[in-house]
Amino acid sequence: VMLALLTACSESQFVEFKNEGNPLIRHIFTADPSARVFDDTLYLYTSHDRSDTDHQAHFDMTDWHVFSTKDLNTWTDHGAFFNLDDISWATKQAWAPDAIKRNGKYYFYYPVEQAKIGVAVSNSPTSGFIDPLGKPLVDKTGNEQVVGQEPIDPAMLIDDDGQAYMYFGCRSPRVVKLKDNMIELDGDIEPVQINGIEQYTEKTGGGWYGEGPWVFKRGKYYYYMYSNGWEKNTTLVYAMATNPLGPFDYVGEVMTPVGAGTSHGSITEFNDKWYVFYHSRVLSHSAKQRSVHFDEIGFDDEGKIIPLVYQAP
Ligand code: FUB
Repeated sequence: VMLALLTACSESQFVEFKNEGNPLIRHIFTADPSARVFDDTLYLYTSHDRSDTDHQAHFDMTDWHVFSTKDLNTWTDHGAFFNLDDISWATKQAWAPDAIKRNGKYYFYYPVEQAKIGVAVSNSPTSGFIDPLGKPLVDKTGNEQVVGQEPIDPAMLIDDDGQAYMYFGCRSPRVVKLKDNMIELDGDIEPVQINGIEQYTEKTGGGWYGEGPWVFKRGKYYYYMYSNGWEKNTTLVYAMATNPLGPFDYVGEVMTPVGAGTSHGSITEFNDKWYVFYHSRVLSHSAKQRSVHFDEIGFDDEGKIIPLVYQAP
């Protein structure tokens, strides 16, 4: 039974809840979780599958939620902190986001309309985000050749030397550097080389790059996690490199398949343990109404991820 306390706040409604085991989030449908630790708090930026979603539509989502916790037990849903109405140049498909902190400001990156990635900035990780550009950061119509088939699913990395990177793309993995201001690209959009996988074709069905990149650093290695497709047996897989621009070498599964229709998640360290966040469709049985989960993960002596065996709740 979901123990959700509705707390009236000045403008939006917060929901406080306890972790009762997977799925973590049960009061709304959420997907594409990007976990970020800012100071002593873990924030989870998610996309939001509506309860009244059109199951025939292609993920026609309209807003994003952010959740926070200091202990992984007690969580706060800060509500729909950013939505399509906050963007002058987009009207549909509020898909998988990410956020990152730099110089005391929070930057929120979001794909819309299956063809554009935008940025919003705030002094708070949970509210007050404003689009500073009034246009996309990456726009398929601007340079279709280099952007690939779908510029979606941004994932951010700020390396130890301060260089920021944005990874993104559906079927074509891409990376681009950002300037220190985090709202301008710095240089060309490049392909991400992943050795040991096939190139995407409509027929391969798996074993290639699908979507949902997530990059983190642990020790000397950069880990490039992504979804390898949309089949029943596809899941979150990863490749490793010693350079954030690659080339990455394919390693294997992060976790056994969840069967959600889509795979998309994140990995982060929090209070000296590592966690993978991902989504399933166990509550709705619909690929268009997903629910966010998380589990602890481990690494072996070579730095490889010990694959998580997904167990449906
Ligand atoms: O949530 C909408 C889309 O589905 C995301 O952008 C993809 O990664 C997939 O999860």
